[in-house]
Amino acid sequence: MKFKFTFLTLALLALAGFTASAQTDTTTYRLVLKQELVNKAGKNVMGMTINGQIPGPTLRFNEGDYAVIYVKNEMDEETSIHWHGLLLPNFYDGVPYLNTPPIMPGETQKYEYPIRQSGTYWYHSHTMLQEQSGVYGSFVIEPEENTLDYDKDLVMVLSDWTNEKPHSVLRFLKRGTEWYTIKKGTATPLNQVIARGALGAQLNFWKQRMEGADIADIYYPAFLVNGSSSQEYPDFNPGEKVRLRIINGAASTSFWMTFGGESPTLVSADGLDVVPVAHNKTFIAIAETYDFIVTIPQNGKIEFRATALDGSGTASAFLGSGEVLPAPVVPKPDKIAMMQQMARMDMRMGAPALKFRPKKDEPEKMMENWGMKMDKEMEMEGMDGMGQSKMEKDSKMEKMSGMDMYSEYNYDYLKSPEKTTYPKDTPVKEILLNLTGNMQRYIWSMNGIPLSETDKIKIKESEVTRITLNNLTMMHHPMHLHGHFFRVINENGEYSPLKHTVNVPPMQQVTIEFYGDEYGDWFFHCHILYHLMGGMDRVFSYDTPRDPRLKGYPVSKLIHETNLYYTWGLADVASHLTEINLVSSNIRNQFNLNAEYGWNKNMEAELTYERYLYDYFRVFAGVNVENEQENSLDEISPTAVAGIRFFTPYMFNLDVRIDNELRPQIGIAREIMIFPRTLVFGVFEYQADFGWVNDLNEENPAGNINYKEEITWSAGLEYFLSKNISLMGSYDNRFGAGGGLSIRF
Ligand SMILES: [Cu+2]
Repeated sequence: MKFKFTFLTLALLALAGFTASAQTDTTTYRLVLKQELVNKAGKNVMGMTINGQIPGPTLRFNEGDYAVIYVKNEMDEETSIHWHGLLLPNFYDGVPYLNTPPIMPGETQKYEYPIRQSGTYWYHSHTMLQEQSGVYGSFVIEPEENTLDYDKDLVMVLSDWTNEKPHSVLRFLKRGTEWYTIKKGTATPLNQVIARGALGAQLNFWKQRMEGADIADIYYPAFLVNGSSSQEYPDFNPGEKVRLRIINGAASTSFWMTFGGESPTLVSADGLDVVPVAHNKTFIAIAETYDFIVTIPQNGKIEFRATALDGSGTASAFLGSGEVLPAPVVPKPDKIAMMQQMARMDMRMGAPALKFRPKKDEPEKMMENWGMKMDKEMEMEGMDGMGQSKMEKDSKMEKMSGMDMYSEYNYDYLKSPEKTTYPKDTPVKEILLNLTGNMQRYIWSMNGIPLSETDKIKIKESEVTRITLNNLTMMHHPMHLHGHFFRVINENGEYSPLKHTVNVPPMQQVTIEFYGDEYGDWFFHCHILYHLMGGMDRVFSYDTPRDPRLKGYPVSKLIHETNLYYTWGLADVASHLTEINLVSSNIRNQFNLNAEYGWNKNMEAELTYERYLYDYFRVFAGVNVENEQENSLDEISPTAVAGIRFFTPYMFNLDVRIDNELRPQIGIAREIMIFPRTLVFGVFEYQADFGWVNDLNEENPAGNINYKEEITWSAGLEYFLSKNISLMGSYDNRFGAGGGLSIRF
């Protein structure tokens, strides 16, 4: 697999037109990507392998090498490989359509670049959701001069595995059901909220259109270390020092890492050395890498454990032999307690993921209006005087402790061995990026603007770009910048560490800065694969000419991939009615088809197109068809309808409309999970006819009516049996009472 070229072969290659400099060694690898049946979580499913394995092989280099890597695509779809954390020529960064042409089926792409750094890195596909299917592997570079004391090293690639097709995972997230949280046991139904005395906090969340404190979105049947949920490494001998090179290659899972036995020594982060520190429980965000040195004990084997952030699963590796020295157990986070704590803090949640006017970028205003009210907190601090009552002090303390909730995620334990500051007189450009998202619609953005609605962010050479990342969502976002290392400003000041990926905890702020010494366009995005695909991305551009080799590969293709239409449906088959509901939706536009038919010969069908002006407000127009006379299909009348739909505080769906006979109608709908797996739902519609178009007395010549009204309502229960099937029972004032199945497809 690996060929170490001698000077002679190199000279021969040079004769053949090979352009590497003669002083450097060339290290060559060949990677072949294939679709294959794999079994990672108890089921044979189609995965994507590199050289027949998941994760792909470890590519090892020496600092100063010249890397040549051939990537062959034997799959039936296009692909790409991005070299994560590497400093390399822009053209070889591997983001298709932005830096590098995609690798079409059957094609081989050659990547070549000098290795200018050392440490632990990784590579992965940057095409759609392929990384979730297995296209990732490790990339290790030995330094020219080794400064660390250890005997052996071991690469450990962490990942998450789903038996579903990644595309259908994303489609499922877009449709917004509770199934994944039910399956993971992280749902917080109302009965549990009430039992814990957290109804007030829940109402506070609902008021801000939030369901609860989300931690992770997706259900995974397995978490993996080097491709398996449990690994044994018995060949290490007692007393040996092992450098663990840990890479989080998961698509959407951050982990807590814990180690059995003595606390290990953390020696590097994101490939670069840090001041060594004994550190056991350590957070690893998606796409980060950490190196630890452990000493194999005289008796027993060390357990290394990665616990998914939401506590939904673990993966372990055991080093050495003998009795297990278990890793400390990380308790499952208490979502209800988190919600209570957050509700006590003075902050505004639910910042929209979409702006009414996306062309008008107003990040400061957004930061002022949403999120933690830091300034008020500071003012209170300033006023701290004699007159303050105990109660006021207590409530302040509580707020402050709430803010500490995420302190365990700060990077203060990372200290660079050298100063990382830039020369004092370097000009600084400040950029504020609020991280925004909408859980219900699964849209992710920055400053309320997804990738598809924004322009490139201009970066200047020889300038420091300082970015404040202000997270206005309930989720952690591991933000990654291609082709650069940035300083993550922490309590170590001038010795703040350099990283390529930084985690921004919920409702928190992190400041990073980097020096502009590159050219071309570089991707900056959240490394949760499903957020990347949901629009939480930017292109940083040095505004230099585009590489001519990218002709025919427009960047619009990459941008379009973050604004695709996703389509889903729901069918109710019950004793009193059948109903079908189809939705097709991208970021701004949605088509809905709904048809209900009662066995008592009542029916209603409606087709509408709607446009989201921002997250909570849409305008729509369409056609509605229903039977005119009760219990008879003899007279079926179509009407044109137009109106607005509004997602209100406390999470009601409001529908206000008028039809072509100028009959206004108002509708309201809501569903709540009351018990585990059980939802209660209700819909109420009121239509008035003031006879503005039709003479209401026509049918009733003797009468003298001014208006007619029509009330439609239904209410019921849904019980989740599986991902795609629920039991349902409802009463509908048109169709009567009954029960049956709801089928999601
Ligand atoms: Cu994210």
